[in-house]
Amino acid sequence: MLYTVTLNPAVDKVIEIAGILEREQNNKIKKVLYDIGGKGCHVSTVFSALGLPNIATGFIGGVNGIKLVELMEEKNIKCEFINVENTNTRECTILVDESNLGSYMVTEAGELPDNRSYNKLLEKIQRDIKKEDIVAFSGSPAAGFSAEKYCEILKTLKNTGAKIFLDARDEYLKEAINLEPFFIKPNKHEFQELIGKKLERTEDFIEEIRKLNEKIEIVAVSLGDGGSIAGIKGKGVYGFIPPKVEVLSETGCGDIFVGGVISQYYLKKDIEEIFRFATAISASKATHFLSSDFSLEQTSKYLPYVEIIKYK
Ligand code: TA6
Repeated sequence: MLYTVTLNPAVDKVIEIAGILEREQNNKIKKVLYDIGGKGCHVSTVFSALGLPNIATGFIGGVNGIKLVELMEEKNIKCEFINVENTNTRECTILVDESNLGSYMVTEAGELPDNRSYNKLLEKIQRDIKKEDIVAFSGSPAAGFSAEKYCEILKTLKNTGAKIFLDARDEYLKEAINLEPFFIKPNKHEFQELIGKKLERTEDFIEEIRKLNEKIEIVAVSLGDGGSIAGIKGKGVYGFIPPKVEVLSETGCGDIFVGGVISQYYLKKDIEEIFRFATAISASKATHFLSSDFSLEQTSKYLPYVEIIKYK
């Protein structure tokens, strides 16, 4: 079974702005739509789009939690979230103007789960997740959630024997590395934060990825529209460059990329196929307005145009 664990999911309020967003101007709204938000939840959308059975869990609450589950169930995602009393799942605002230069993301901090809910998630993981399962543990927890509690969840996931695909940042990523997840996907900035070094040249990224591959099977550093550099233990380091597309909103691209990697890994594709697909589906997401929208048909068209570089 494929699982996603999102500690601090969101309902994304996606607002289309007429023209280019400007300070001190009355920027007019063209449309407002609500979508699935939260990194692990987006990963789930890829599994369901491919018809792969999957379960989404994590913490939700209130009317926004109900709305999020509705949005996810519309995409055939099986939701088994822990409902946290007296909280409301956060709302993230995504502003998309007509610049084709990308979106503005404004995120609420989210509310902390109480200890009862926290323990219920640990119990669920211990009870349900098996060693043959694959788990995406994605996104930041609510502000103030301790790195210790975060690592306790990760340790509990590790103890099931399942393969952990991690998408984290800041102190959570730093702590998580010591638990040696199977996969990590920091962006360029998060990767440099993690290793505590400013990196300029591609060669420098490759060298640091190789070092991390001693502990982490797959290290993929996302570079925005520059694609990604991925090191696979024992197989070397590759560059994956997407075709040029007309960007509407890059919000969600990294999450959909992770969903692409996991889904193809689950389908036992080889490394180049895995990352070719992940790069193509992420590029498709960029051409869509909503945070979790992409097209498998468009993805197939993009596949041959993904450039792959095998670094020495
Ligand atoms: O990656 C996109 C996204 O999941 C948006 O949908 C929005 O919900 C935001 O990121 C949440 O990011 P955070 O790092 O706060 O979990």
